[in-house]
Formats: sequence, structure tokens, C-alpha cells
Amino acid sequence: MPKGEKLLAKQIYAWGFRAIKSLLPGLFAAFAVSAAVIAPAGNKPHLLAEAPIEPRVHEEVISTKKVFKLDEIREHGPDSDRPWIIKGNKVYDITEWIECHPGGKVILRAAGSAVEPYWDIFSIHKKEDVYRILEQYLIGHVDPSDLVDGEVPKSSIEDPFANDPARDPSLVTLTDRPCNAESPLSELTSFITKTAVFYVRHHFWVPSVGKDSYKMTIDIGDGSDGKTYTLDDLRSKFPQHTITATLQCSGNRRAHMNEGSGRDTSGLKWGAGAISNAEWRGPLLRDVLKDAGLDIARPPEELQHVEFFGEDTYSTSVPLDKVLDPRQDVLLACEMNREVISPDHGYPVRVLVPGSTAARSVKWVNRISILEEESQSQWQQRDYKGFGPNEMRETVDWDNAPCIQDTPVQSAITGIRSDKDTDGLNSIVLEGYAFSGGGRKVVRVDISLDNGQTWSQAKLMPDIPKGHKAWSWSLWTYQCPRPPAGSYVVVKAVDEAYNSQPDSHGPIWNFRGVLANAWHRVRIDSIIQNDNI
Ligand code: HEM
Ligand SMILES: Nc1nc2c(c(=O)[nH]1)N[C@H]1C(S)=C(S)[C@@H](COP(=O)(O)O)O[C@H]1N2
Ligand SMILES: [Mo]
Repeated sequence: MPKGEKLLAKQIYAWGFRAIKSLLPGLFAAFAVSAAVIAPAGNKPHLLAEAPIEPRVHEEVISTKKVFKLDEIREHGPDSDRPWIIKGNKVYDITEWIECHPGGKVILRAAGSAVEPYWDIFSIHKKEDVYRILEQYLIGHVDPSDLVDGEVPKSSIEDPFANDPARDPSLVTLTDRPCNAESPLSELTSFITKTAVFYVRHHFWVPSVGKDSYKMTIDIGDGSDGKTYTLDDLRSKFPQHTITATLQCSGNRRAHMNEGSGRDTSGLKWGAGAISNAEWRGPLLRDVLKDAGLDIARPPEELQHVEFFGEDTYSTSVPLDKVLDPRQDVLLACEMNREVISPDHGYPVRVLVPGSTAARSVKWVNRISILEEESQSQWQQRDYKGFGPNEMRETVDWDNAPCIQDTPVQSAITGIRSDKDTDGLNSIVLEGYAFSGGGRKVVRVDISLDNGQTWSQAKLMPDIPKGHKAWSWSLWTYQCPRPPAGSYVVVKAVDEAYNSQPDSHGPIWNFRGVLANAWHRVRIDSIIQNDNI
């Protein structure tokens, strides 16, 4: 089988595998079939934010007068060449959008029928820019004689979020289903973030995985079925390692990029709270791979990547070298902050790839494959890639853009408190974090009280993180006389490679809004509160 086809077959297998295992048989039965459909390559992706609102050219306006029977629409289901969906009484051909869909191929569940029941569940869609995208694919209307009260009769759909856990009310929720929630900034002034307020970033629901039924399969790319491990195996058969590591979403500070550049991006508008730091414990992944039969001293040359599959259908990969180096501390984490991992953070096992963007630390991981090529998933090939400020979704060369692994240096202000200095004069204390990817230590944090004209250095807090490299953020504080109301305080950090942050977001704007790491500027108001950041 040619390499490409083999990869595709593996991908299809993986999707089907998870579909069968799922606890949502109704939803997934349809999805297992849809998994076999891979959108044809070479389709022109469409713009997200820049999509026109009104129908465009004359011929297309005419074509939207077409009327379709529900039976015909049903034939454009998950396994057809041209999947269609219905919204209201309108019919859309979504073929060209599938490849671009930020939620991946799960979209095919709605093919051949109405999208509304899914959007009631995946509330992230109920906004203008999503409606605008859909309008681009309008091809006609449902035959009125097939409608009941002007609508398609809806079949009931189980709620895949029914299993989501209750969450700490202080989390700053951006979307509820799937849950995307920032840590409150006031909590990010502790070196270890409490589990309950550790930021949550889900693409889907929280899968329910029992600790007794949990199984992890490792397939080392030799065509065998792979070796399977229970949770107990992972905990008792291998030495357990502890690291402290920061996870940061690629979208952290996207809202600052939007505001700073005056240009919108697609994706959740995270502030500075899509980052947290915790202690993680579990076996080194390399030890488990060795046990599964991989020659870790001399791995076959063609094997270059390790792909992780989550129970929720999410998957992504990292380079094999990263995993095999014992000093890179890549873990199968079974504990977070000295307790079993919480459901939101990957119970019972998550991969922890320290120093890489958090998207690679796959939660609820149940299958690991060693591959010749990167993961072909949405989250490897589409999301989590950076582009130039002139490049647009519809024209970029997705395949040649590298996906984000290590992340650049970052810092943010998380608190501004009023204080008294030693002479009893009015002063303020600034607090914040600084972090760099790849285990590069933060060596300096620079503060300006006059929007970048003059600078001095913050005090780095003396924490002792565990692990071979600087996987944890450095917290810092800075005390100074209170600047006049209306002035801007600014932070930027420098890492051990002497990388620093850009001064503004305009030149690093990218349409996905990833890696927003320009200087963080905060206006001092007359009333100083933590929540004015
Ligand atoms: C043609 C119809 C659809 C369109 C135009 C569409 C469009 C989008 C867009 C623009 C986003 C990104 C939102 C953002 O990050 O701000 C998104 C995310 C998502 N969509 Fe859809 N969608 C469609 C159908 C569906 C269906 C039917 C499902 C589920 C069965 C689905 C599941 C998801 C999921 C899980 C995400 C979340 C990804 C994330 O958190 O990053 N979508 N969709
Ligand atoms: N299985 C699975 N793993 C996942 C995700 C997901 O949606 N599903 N999200 C990824 C992303 S984009 C981020 S930022 C981190 C968030 O981890 P947290 O929720 O523990 O903070 O998990 C990563 N791993
Ligand atoms: Mo993320």
C-alpha cells in the first residue's frame, strides 16, 4: 500500500476504533460511517471572518432557487461525495468547508439532515461569523411540502456533554459546550495552579473512562496490533517521574492580538488566562515504548513521529526524538497536583509534552502510534499553524507550514495591587508570569511604566520546579511608586536563548490568532483592581 494510503487507512481505523468504543452509540453509529469519508484534496478553503454576507454572483443567486426533497438531501449524507446539510429551510453543500472546519470531521454527523440539533449542543456555532460561512455554501431550499410548521422534523439527539463535570464557578467561561474556560488571573499568582481553577480547553465533550476498563494500546509502526496496558500496568510496571510543567494554549492572549492589531482572528477570544502550571506524575513515555517493543536506542530510521489519540476523537503528534530523549520528560501523566488527574484534565491518563504547545498534550489518551509521518488530523494539519500577517485562510499553503510544537517566549501581568512602600508612600505591586517553550528558562523580565520608553527589571520568584529543563513558568513581582492614572505599564520577558517578545501584535497577526506574545500593556486606572486587566 503506498504510504499516503496507509496513513489514511490508519486514520480511518483510528476514528472507527474510537467510534465503536464510545459510550454514545446513537451519535457514533452514524459517525463511524462518516469516518470513512475524507474530503477530496485540493478544494479551495474559504475565508472565515472575511466571508461576504450577501450572496455574490448572479448565477449563484439563481441556483439558490432550487428546491430539494428531503429524500434527495438524505442521500448527501456522511458517506456521499458531496455532503449537504439543512439549516431552517435552506440547503447547503458543505463539501469544501469540511477540510477547513475547526471542529474536524465531526461535522459529517449532520450531513444529510438538519444542523440545528448539533448547534444547540455545540453552542460555539451560534454567532454571526459561523452563519456567514454557512451562507457561502447555499444551494437551495427544502421542498415546503416536506416541512412540518416550516421546519424539518428533528430526530432527537443524545447530549454528548451529559457527562461533563461540575466546574469551579470562578473559572472564566468562554464557551460551555465544549467547555473553554480561563483561569481567573488572581489564581495565576501562585506557582502551582490549583486543579479546580486550571484552565480548561476542550474541543469536544469530556469522555467517561472507567479506571478498570481503561486500556492504552501502543502500536510501534510494525503493522502488529500493538501492546495493551491497563492503568495499573502504567502505574506499577514503570518508574514514576514527577515534573512541574506549564501548559499554555496556542490561543492564549488571542484577545490581545485582536485588540492590539485592530484585526479580528478566528477562534476563542482568550485573555491572559489560557495558561496554568501543575505538578504531573507518571511513567516516561519512552519507557513504555521500550516495553512495547521499540528499540529506543536505535529506532528504525523511518519512524519519526508519535501520534496520540484521545477518547473524545482528538488526535495529534510530536516528533519521536522529543519522546525518546529522557531529558525531555515526556510523560503519560496519571497524577496532577498529587491526585488522580481530574476528568477535565484527562482522567485517567493524559500525555504531557512539556515545553510544547498544550495542544500536543492529549487528554484521555487511549492509543499511541509510532508513524513515518505526522498525524493527519485537523489539529496537526490545520489548526495550530502560524502564518504571516498578509496570508489568508483561502490561499495559504497548509501542507508546507510547520505545525506549532515549542512555543515562543511569553509574559503577562496578572495582578496590580495597591501597596505602601517602606516610607509609607503610595506604591503598587505588579504581578505576573513569564514562560518560554522548549524548556528555555526565563532569564529576565523587563517592566516599563511609561509604555515602553524606560525600563527596569522585575524580581523573579525563587521556585524550584521539578524536571530536567525549565518546563514551568517563572512568576515575577515588581514594586514601584504608583504611576499616574491613564499611564500604561508594560511587561516583556527574555529567555535563555535571548529571545524576546515583539512590541506589538500588528506585525505578528495571523488569521488563526495563535502565538499572541506581544508586550502585555495594561492601563493604570484611578481605582486599582485585579480584574481591570
Ligand atoms: C456547516 C456547518 C458548520 C459550520 C459552518 C461550522 C463552523 C465552525 C466554526 C467556524 C468553528 C470555530 C468556532 C470558533 O472557534 O470560534 C467550529 C467549531 C466547532 N464545530 Fe462546527 N461548524 C459546522 C457544523 C458542525 C457540526 C454539525 C458539528 C458537530 C456535530 C460541529 C462541531 C464543532 C466543534 C466540536 C467545534 C469546536 C472546535 C474548537 O473548540 O476549536 N460543527 N465550527
Ligand atoms: N483529547 C484531547 N486532548 C486535548 C484537547 C482536547 O480537546 N481533547 N485540547 C488540547 C488543547 S488545544 C489544549 S490547550 C490542552 C488544554 O489542557 P487543559 O484543559 O488540561 O488545560 O489540551 C489539549 N489536549
Ligand atoms: Mo489549545
